[in-house]
Amino acid sequence: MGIVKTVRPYHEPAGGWRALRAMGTALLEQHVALAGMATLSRMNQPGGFDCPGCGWADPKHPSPFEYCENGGKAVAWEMTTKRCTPDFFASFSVSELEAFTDFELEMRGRLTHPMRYEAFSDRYVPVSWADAFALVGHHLNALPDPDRAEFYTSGRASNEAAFLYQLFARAFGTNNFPDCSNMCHEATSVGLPQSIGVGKGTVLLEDFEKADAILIFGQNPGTNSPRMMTELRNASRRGATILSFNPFRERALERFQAPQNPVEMATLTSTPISSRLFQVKVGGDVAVLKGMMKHLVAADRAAQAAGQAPVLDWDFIRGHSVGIEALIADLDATSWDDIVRRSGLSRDDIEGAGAAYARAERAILVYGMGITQHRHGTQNVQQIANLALLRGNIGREGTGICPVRGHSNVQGDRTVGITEIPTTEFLDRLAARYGFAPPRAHGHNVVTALEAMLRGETKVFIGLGGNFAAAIPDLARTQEAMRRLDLTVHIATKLNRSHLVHGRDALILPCLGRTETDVQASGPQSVTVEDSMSMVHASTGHNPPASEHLMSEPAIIAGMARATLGAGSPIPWERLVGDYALIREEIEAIFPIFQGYNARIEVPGGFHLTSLARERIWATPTGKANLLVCEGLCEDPAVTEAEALWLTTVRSHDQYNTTLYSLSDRYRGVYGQRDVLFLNRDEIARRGLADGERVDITTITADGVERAVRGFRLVACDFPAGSCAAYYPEANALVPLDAHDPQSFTPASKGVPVRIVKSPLQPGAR
Ligand SMILES: Nc1nc2c(c(=O)[nH]1)N[C@H]1C(S)=C(S)[C@@H](COP(=O)(O)OP(=O)(O)OC[C@H]3O[C@@H](n4cnc5c(=O)[nH]c(N)nc54)[C@H](O)[C@@H]3O)O[C@H]1N2
Ligand SMILES: Nc1nc2c(c(=O)[nH]1)N[C@H]1C(S)=C(S)[C@@H](COP(=O)(O)OP(=O)(O)OC[C@H]3O[C@@H](n4cnc5c(=O)[nH]c(N)nc54)[C@H](O)[C@@H]3O)O[C@H]1N2
Ligand SMILES: [Mo]
Repeated sequence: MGIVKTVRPYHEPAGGWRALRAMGTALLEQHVALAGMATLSRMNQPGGFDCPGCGWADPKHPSPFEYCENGGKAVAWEMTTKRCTPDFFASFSVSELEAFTDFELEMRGRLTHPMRYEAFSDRYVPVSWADAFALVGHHLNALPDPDRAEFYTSGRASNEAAFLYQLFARAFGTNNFPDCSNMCHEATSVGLPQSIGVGKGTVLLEDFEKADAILIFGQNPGTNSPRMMTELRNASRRGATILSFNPFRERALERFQAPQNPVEMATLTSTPISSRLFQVKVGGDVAVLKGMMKHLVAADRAAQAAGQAPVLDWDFIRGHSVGIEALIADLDATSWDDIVRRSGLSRDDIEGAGAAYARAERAILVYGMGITQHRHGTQNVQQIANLALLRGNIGREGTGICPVRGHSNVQGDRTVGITEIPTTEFLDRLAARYGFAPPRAHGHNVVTALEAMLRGETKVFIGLGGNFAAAIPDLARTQEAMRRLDLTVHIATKLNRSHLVHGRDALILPCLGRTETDVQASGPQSVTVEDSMSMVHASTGHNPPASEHLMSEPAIIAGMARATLGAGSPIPWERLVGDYALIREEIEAIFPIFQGYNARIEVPGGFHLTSLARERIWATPTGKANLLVCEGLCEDPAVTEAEALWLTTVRSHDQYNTTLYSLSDRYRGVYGQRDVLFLNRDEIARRGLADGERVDITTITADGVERAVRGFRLVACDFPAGSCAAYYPEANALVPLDAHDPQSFTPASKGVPVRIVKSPLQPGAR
């Protein structure tokens, strides 16, 4: 950690030897070098385990090195030989632990024993599993109403754990399922069904081999899904056009050296990735998308007038969609002046992007958090869908829409029932199979759960993985509300901030990780996960568990369920946990798309959950794909301050969400520090500030609540005017809870209006 705080630009390609070295360092730091390499060789291979890193898909014929720098780090972090034991908890009160940085908490290593908070000593002390479960049951059964409890899920949980978890919460009586996906791709889950009838992507990995163009909006693959770089590199090499839309010039979107490629590694050559990188303003994507579509419409009219082939795919539009007239009317009514101002790109650039897209016979449209985490996240998603539909780029080989999911099983968790807005059909099936009356009212998502906590209604919070208290918006206020709960329960592998932001009673329940063997009554178990491309496959850990006291996630859930629901529960918890194949049979019984589940995961690579839109079957109320109009350019009329900057909060290259691997961000040239604000030179100069100076950042809101972070170091960089960036989670205190997409409730963590002033805190900046 003794890294000097510096800022120095990075000029090499992304990937390469530095990526390998970084992975090696991560393994060494966690003291797992040899065992780590052996474990990595089983990652994403048939019979092995699914990388706990990102949700990118596995190829059909994996290379022996089907992992990446950041996947390697994720595994090293789980496999660490460091242990966070009862002795450690005995040496520090929880108040003392609060002074630890998140990084220091994480570096304590794997949790070994179930722990219970003891108020009089202000310490976590060991507790037996039976007593821990009984405490959960006691609190839940004491509630006047099951909706006073929140059941949070982070997207690493397997399908088996997630299914049991939702069954437990619904048998208990609530649909309160705040989920990490509510802060992530919810705009996809809400936006895409309205457009194309399915809330997931339509692309398979093999489509990347056939696409002539790949458009990447607001996603940073070199860091957050590095295995996607293999597809991008191959596409670039065969001459496909790659266009990126991002306020940062992300290094991996410019140039990449493939660590899996012996020739590039030996000769130190690399591959250029993006044909063009468009530095769109933060929040300016609807403008770019409308601009590109406006160009397509104009080019189509010109082509038709000249008797040439049309630019829009009229056969598809007429046969498969509704809404073209309204969409074109909206594009005609949107002026280029407004598009240019809002996007920060020139008309030439946008028309160029539109023309490059139109030249591609087959195109894939990829997107990530830069699109979804806005007040207009749903609209962003739907305008991307429009752009795809206008050229018939859905439901053909080599085409499609590709939302890149975050956590390795976040998509699967939703598929098997983690949702606060369950369908009637699904609830009816639960009722018929288990004979209990599932709650029918919609439950809480992350935002409404936090609102309920702020109102003092919520009493119990249970977290299946994750680091809720650090990942949520409006940290100062929302953490305060969490401290007023009666009980907080965290099923976790490592100590984190959420365990310290605890209720009157609190439990930390340590679980097995993905890489570890999970032995139940019937023998060793596998779990299953679904990736970003809807492939479902098995994951089997082979390492010995970090401690003999750990339980698997399904077993912990079953334990809580039995203690809460009692012997009269119609669900055979113990039998199901004894053999996960039986849980999969239950999943299949409730969700017919899993037909033949246990047999189909025997096939290496697993199976694909059919996506109707891929077959051009549109499960929308109109029975067609809907071209949806979004009014205007999604500006926030309430923000009138001339000096306002739009802040986006992003991940560094060396973190996994709230888990920090180091304080550096190699590709953006920042070392040993994370309290930085990226801003362009003109914006810095215009305010009479200087690169390297410290600023205080305050959110511009009308609700009278002050949200600020102080002493952030300015880092001058190539960034669009009017926009700035800081790291998540350090900047989460700035994101107001009520600043969310009204449709999907996704917090607008990529679009926060802020003002900055020179900070009184000016330590030796360099
Ligand atoms: N190593 C690693 N892998 C991960 C994660 C991790 O933290 N570390 N997290 C996992 C999770 S849960 C998720 S959801 C994914 C996240 O992966 P990404 O979607 O890549 O997430 P971010 O880094 O938050 O932001 C994405 C990009 O959006 C750009 N951006 C910001 N604002 C805007 C905007 O207004 N418009 C446009 N066009 N672009 C914008 C940023 O510059 C950044 O390049 O990765 C997953 N994989
Ligand atoms: N400002 C801002 N806020 C954001 C975002 C942003 O871009 N900007 N991104 C949002 C997004 S996309 C997401 S997905 C959320 C992430 O929110 P979460 O999913 O809640 O957070 P993580 O940091 O991924 O959770 C890390 C913790 O998971 C636990 N863990 C790791 N592996 C396992 C396991 O196998 N089992 C169990 N039970 N626990 C495990 C460890 O204890 C670790 O400390 O944050 C959101 N918040
Ligand atoms: Mo995410």
